[in-house]
Amino acid sequence: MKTPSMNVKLNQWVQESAALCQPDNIYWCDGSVEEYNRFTAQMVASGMTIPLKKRPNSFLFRSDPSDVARVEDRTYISTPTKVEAGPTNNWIDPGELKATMKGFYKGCMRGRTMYVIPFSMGPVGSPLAKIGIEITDSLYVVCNMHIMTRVGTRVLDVLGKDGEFIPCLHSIGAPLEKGQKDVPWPCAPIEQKYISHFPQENLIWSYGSGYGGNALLGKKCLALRIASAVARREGWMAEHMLILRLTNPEGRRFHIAAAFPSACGKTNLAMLNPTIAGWKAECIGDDIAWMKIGPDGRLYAINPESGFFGVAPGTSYDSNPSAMDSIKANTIFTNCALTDDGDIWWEGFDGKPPAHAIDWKGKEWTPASKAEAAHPNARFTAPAKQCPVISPDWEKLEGVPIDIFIFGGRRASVMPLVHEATNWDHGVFMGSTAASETTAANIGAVGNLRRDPFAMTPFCGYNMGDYFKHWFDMGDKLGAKAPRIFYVNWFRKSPDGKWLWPGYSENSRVLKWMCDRVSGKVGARETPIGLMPQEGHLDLTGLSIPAQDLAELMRVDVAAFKAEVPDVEKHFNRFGDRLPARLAAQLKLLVQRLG
Ligand code: OXD
Ligand code: MN
Repeated sequence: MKTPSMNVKLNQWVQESAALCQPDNIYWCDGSVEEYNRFTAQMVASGMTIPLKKRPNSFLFRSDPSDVARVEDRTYISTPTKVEAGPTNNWIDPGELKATMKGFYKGCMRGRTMYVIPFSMGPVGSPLAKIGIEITDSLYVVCNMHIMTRVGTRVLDVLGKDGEFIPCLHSIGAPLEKGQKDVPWPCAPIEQKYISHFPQENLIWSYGSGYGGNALLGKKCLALRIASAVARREGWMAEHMLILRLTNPEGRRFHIAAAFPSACGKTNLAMLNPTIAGWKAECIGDDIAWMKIGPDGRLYAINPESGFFGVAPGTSYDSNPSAMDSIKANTIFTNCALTDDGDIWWEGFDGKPPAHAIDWKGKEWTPASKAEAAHPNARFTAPAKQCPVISPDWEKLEGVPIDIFIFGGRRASVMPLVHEATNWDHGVFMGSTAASETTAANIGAVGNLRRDPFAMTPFCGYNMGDYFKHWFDMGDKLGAKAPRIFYVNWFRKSPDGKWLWPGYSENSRVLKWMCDRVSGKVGARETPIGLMPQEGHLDLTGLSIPAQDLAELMRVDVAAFKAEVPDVEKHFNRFGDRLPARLAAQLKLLVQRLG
């Protein structure tokens, strides 16, 4: 196929990649509906996917059981020196890593087609948008990219002859020899998987995995790891944050950007359905925010993605009706169970479990089965425009002005429901010490406590000590126009293991308190860890939370905070002389306040 691109660098890179990977064909994606339909039909015909009778234009994929989540152990930030990648990233010298990976890439697309996907992260034409080109040998990736990013020829038009793009080379690492039969989910063994980033060159190389963030390179690789490094150089922010708009009964709008580690309810919060009278919520994004200071000195955010790659288990009309409405049609499902009537199912779905289904491994399943029907990291890929509460302004080129930042994580104890930073430095301290119990979104043990600063541990494309400094620099630039910073924990449990807070839509009550703080409607009480709601200011109308549960939710467990200080010190010490003195000063202040 003739190249539709006039971009000299791009054409050269495609030729070089083809010479290395040796595909049978090269195909340039145009991003059209016709193209999507043709590719899904092709995958149905080859047995790679199953069309769902119950959901129009929707498909179920089952991955190889070894390829079910992001592989953080195999993810590299390959800067010229190790210290530039910092202590939270895996590092291999760029020369060495490229040599190893070239060995794998050599001939890796034999027997397959190489697809070239021009895509824009951010609305095409937005001053915040960036162009990427993904080369892949996976049609699953092509179709997911159609949903998650803006793919197409108009991206090549914007790129023109000499525009800049971020090259993203991906291969599943499973060449097909002549006559060899393909499998439904080809991929390479774990020790051959590499998800590599070269931030100095704005370059991404991914090999061996076909799953999610390992393979849809616009998302975690470009929009977070590479973009965070670019953002630092250019003075903006790329964050692992949902974006939502809340409008109060008087019509005042508040824009909230919230960072939580994977699988802590970000998609649910992004599509919140407020339970408080007169408040309205709109979703702008559920995973990533790119933010830049606007002409008025405020911080403006766009969602660089155009779809949701959401965790399926636990999603239901009870927990997130807007997500359920978003996935009625035109959705790709991965590693969900298949019901006998041709629908998907997962643990936590509405209603009774089906009497019989086919599980994510393709095996017979009944409620008596020991194994889960859906993999805990099963996903849906759905167009954002299908979300019933998507904001009419979600594609606004200049973005929306952020009033509030929220950090948080999953903590069964210690962290109260909500507290507010007393100033920017304190807020950066809160973000930098955020911790959460691990979930199934990443391969590894589930339920361990890990420090996950700004929910960026797996996604920061440079030394996290420098990233903390970047937060201080941004705060200095924003001054009085900086968003206010809060910390939440929806997951606190009673000593006997009961959730203390109902969560989901009821989280709107906590957001209301934050908005009231921003608009100066309510004061706050000072505690050693920050500002907290005064008696009666958290709107609990219509909720019946026992007084002792509320007291526990709001309790500042001074002893527990004190007991965690050594862990925070240990966490900070990892950054050595890259730790900003302003963070060490905040820890000292906290220790003093705890007494
Ligand atoms: C995600 C993640 O998929 O954070 O968004 O793992
Ligand atoms: Mn995420």
